[in-house]
Amino acid sequence: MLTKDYIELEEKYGAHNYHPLPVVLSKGEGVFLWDVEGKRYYDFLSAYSAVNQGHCHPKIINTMIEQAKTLTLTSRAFYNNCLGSYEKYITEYFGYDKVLPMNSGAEADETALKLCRRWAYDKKGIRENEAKIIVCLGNFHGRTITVISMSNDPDSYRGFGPYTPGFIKIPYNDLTELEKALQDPNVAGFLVEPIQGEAGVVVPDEGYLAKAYNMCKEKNVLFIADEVQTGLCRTGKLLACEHEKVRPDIVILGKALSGGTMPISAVLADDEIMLVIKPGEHGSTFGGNPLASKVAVAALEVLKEEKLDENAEKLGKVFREEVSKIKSDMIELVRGKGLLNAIVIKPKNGKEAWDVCLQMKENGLLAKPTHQHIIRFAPPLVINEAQVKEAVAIIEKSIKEIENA
Ligand code: IF1
Repeated sequence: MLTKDYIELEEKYGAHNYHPLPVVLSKGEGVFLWDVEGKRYYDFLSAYSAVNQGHCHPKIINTMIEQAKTLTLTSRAFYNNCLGSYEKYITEYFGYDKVLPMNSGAEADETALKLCRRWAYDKKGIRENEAKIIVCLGNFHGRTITVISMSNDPDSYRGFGPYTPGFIKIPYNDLTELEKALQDPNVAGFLVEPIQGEAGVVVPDEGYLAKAYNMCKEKNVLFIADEVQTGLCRTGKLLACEHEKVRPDIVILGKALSGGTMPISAVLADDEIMLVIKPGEHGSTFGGNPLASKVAVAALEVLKEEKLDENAEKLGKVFREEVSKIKSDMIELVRGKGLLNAIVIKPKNGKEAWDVCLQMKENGLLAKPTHQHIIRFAPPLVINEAQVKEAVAIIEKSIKEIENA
């Protein structure tokens, strides 16, 4: 079968909830992907930052194989011999009292919202069903009905109402608006992405996170960081909040927590918050399963052993420096932190970001636009300097070919 055959299968038998780039991948290793015709690509999306450790990292895969042959799932109706040591490992790794293990990022965001509301009623003394949570315009926290109720992107929420109430939407990176919203005594939490990924890698002003955190503390409001995409070394620190020395009250993790092998997410918090949920009040069939517990430990060990935060910091600078040398009026700007970057493309001769991505695909690099004119570039954090430079050369070649088409 060739590329078109695989695409036809998905077209005929699969829901049409995505519009993928026309490439069919069959193998991944480190920073590279291969398609069904044997062509090799640089992966500059990393499954939206889920393969920070590189595709099929041997340590993670071997751990997965061993545990998969032993015990994969017990449900939480019983104890197992993997979860407790994982919980100890991850809470010490990030410096929190407790972890609540879930599966997808959206589930972890939902879990954080439930913790925040329950904390509001049991600890802050807000009247039942009156809790409000502040969120930012341009956010992306997942695709469940409550999560899209926080969204202001019609592609995320249109036609899925009615929506979950209790959210106050304010502009991102705007402390004046946050100050105003915090005047409401029923506000229980502020949920924020340290960098807005889907919005197009929007990096807030220096000091925004720290000032926002302090403003929340003054009002006894929980600062909740969605680090599903920015966490796990992606921006050059273990958590993006560390750039501003902010320790969130609740941390939401996902994606690379499994090294891109299976859905693993987690919510971290201290006892005062975490223990408001009592036995039997929250969970999921697969949350904290033995396989995920072992895989997550291996995925976190790789981040430390290979110093992927330092690599992301160093090579992110190289990427942005090299891209800013490209002479092209199609490149409006490059922005980002660590190895979470984006280029804003100015359309030219009817060609736009999508066309640049198609051309880069032809030249051996995979990336995808977000919001029409922005291309996100997020390679696995195991990339080396020579590969970053080769990738930028492909970006430059592709843009030149598009300009002169
Ligand atoms: C898709 C976007 C990125 C996330 C943050 C929670 C979640 C995500 C900050 C939910 C998930 C994914 C979802 C995926 C594409 C991708 C994405 F384009 F949708 F917005 F990365 F920017 N918080 N992001 O980025 O985690 O439930 O997916 O495990 O839905 O197409 P999930």
